[in-house]
Amino acid sequence: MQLIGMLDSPFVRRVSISLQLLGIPFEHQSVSVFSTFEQFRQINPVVKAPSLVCDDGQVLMDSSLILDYAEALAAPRSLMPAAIGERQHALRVIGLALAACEKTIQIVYERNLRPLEKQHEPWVARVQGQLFAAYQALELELRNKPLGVGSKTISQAGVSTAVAWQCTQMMLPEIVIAADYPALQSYSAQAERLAEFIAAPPI
Ligand SMILES: N[C@@H](CCC(=O)N[C@@H](CS)C(=O)NCC(=O)O)C(=O)O
Repeated sequence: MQLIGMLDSPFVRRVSISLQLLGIPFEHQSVSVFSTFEQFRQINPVVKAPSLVCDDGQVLMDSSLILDYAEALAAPRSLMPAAIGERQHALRVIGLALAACEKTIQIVYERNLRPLEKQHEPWVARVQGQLFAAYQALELELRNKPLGVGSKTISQAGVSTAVAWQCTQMMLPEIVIAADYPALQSYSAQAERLAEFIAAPPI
């Protein structure tokens, strides 16, 4: 099984860390959707990172769908709680973390891919507001109900939260101020010390 995509993408990184935590062997190919677009297109013509080339050659895309497949492969091992209340909480946290990732990437694309004169400030302001909303809610969730942060206790909610925070802090530290989100900052620092996170450096 091959995971395709750069680890500076939070979507690729959450899959890499999750596959390790689930005990699923895989090879990682660091192919970029930008600098090596053609090479990516040969693997997946849709050019979406992450892509997963399964052992039978089928290509999956979208981190959550790849993780759905990985969870089925790894069963009964799982990063998702089975009890409905816990599951609901995990899905809420994951949704917030993924929204934060998406809004971070949208701002990065607007700033880096569009020429300055074509950048649309009302759109950036809208996305920034959504990004703040996602992190404010995530910070509250983390304070109200702390997440496990050991190799044996971290859940998909924890992986996605930590990966999202690291990505935003790497890409937009001047917009999302770390000191305003102490619970997220502390959780991320602990998660980044896990072997599975260290083995997936966001570069
Ligand atoms: N919802 C998707 C988002 C994936 C995504 O947007 N990946 C970016 C890289 S961070 C990408 O493929 N960009 C290239 C493009 O969309 O053309 C997921 O969870 O995998």
